[in-house]
Amino acid sequence: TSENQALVIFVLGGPGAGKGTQCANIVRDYGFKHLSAGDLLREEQDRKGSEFGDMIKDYIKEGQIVPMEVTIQLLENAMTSTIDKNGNRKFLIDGFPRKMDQAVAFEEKVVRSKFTLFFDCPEETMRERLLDRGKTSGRADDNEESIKKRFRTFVETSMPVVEMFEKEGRVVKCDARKSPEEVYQGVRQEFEKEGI
Ligand code: UP5
Ligand code: MG
Repeated sequence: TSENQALVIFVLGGPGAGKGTQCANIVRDYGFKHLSAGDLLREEQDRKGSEFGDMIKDYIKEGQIVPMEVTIQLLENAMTSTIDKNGNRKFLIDGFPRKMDQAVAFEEKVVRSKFTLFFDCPEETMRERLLDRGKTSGRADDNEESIKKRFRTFVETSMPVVEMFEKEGRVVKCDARKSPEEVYQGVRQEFEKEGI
């Protein structure tokens, strides 16, 4: 398939670490296409006639990881249509993979990532950001109850993926505690080191 010649960078970090915010900067300056797994799942949830809508809704509210077949299919479709539409083969895959099975399946069946950009942020900071965003975001999971569950899933299920990539020397870490501009400076420095 055409995706396997793509350049893929996974973007990971806890809920509210700033993945989406930094991806927007990277898209502007480096010409990547941004694919947020969470955004794709929310779109699918709202799509009329989707057989997965109710299931996705429950998983997101509970902070659980949607079965990988659904998410991988959405990502593959988005990659293929981007390549077909404008030939762009550089992708930031945001918020994925966040479970071991997804990581293995995607890298085996779709494409091996170049590295994972990891936004490191303390829980308290992420919590404040999410509660603040929750005042206006309308996201079903930006509330105390769901945030707790998202944090638990992040620690128990998603961090092992980051640790696996780290053992392979394929993680680039950025300190995500500072202002968005300062965090982005760190991203730029790391990209330079990686030859991006
Ligand atoms: N903000 C950002 N950076 C800041 C900074 N440096 N200083 C101060 N404020 C900052 O930012 C969050 C908020 O903080 C915003 O208000 C922003 O302005 C501010 P954002 O950039 O949106 O952070 P991000 O890390 O993208 O947070 P998000 O809430 O999107 O992270 P999640 O990982 O929780 O959400 P996602 O959409 O990826 O996933 C949602 C759910 O989908 C998951 O919980 C799961 O149920 C499901 N899912 C799957 O099942 N499978 C998948 O593969 C992916 C998702
Ligand atoms: Mg996001």
